[in-house]
Amino acid sequence: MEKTDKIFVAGHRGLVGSAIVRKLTADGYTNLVVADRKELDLAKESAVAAFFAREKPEIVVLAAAKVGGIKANNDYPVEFLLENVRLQNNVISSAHAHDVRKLLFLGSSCIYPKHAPQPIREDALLTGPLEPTNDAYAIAKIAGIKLCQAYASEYGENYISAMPTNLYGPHDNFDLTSSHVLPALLRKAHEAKTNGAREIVVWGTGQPRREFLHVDDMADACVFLLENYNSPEIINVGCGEDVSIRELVELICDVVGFDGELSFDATKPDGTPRKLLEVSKLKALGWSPKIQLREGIARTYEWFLEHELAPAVAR
Ligand code: GFB
Repeated sequence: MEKTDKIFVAGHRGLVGSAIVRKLTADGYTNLVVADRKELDLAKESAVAAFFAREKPEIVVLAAAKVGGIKANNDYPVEFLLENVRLQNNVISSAHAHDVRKLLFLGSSCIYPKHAPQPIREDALLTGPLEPTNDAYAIAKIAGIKLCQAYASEYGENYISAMPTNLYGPHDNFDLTSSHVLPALLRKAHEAKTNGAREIVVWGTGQPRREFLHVDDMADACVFLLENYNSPEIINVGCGEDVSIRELVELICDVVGFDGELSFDATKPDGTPRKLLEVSKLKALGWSPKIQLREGIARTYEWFLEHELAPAVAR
């Protein structure tokens, strides 16, 4: 990739897209193109085609997606399936129609079978049934991977697909019903501390295990893959270590400074028992993460205090 290549980052306001824009800019890429939702609705085929015809990007990062935590995925499977399939079909097919040189598609660790052997290797894809709480989203992401691979085999396109583990960091969604676990528990711990509450409620049993990667590490990996990886085979992006939800909440409470009780609401779903990615393929290429979980949580908490709470107080 040249520093002057025109790079379209789809989803630049989201957790991952915003981190990729920060990383590309810091690395000296000078020709980024982004579009707000009001300017470009990625779900509209004709609008996406017109955007590509006008802007003619050379590289595309497809970080736009409808995402959410376990409850949102479980409650709105129609939206998670339809919106994701629509927008990824539009962007990937327009990239082909307008001679994009390279495209990076972002998947998710939930594409793998619910009971895949741990840590999960890339070749576990489609070897068993999916976790029901997010199968609609997973099917959409699998369709995106297959479309990229189909363009590679049928037309020789250089479309690559990265599978991130659970991500967190600045610009995450901190809404208690639709967010992922880490931002939700950060908010719960903060509010409990601030309000003098005696306990916080954690969904599920606390036993599931998850692997968490700071989004700045993810962005670093994405740029690394854009610069160094040219295969249609999917590649996992993770840190290689996981924690139980109980361990996660204890760590969050420690960082936030909440020393009350934890109560576990077992009426809420646990989801997949464990989701740890096998990351030797990426490691062998020469990439590894830099941000430890405690440090990443502390940085995210600082961002939360500055950006999520300040506007609410002002209102
Ligand atoms: O992050 P999360 O919503 O999604 O939940 P998944 C992870 C675990 O944390 C589950 C528990 O066992 C939840 O029950 N948990 C505990 C909580 N307290 C809370 C809470 O307050 N909020 C939330 N949200 N969870 C998602 C998929 O699965 O992972 C997506 O639904 C995507 O499709 C994403 O793939 C990476 O890790 O279970």
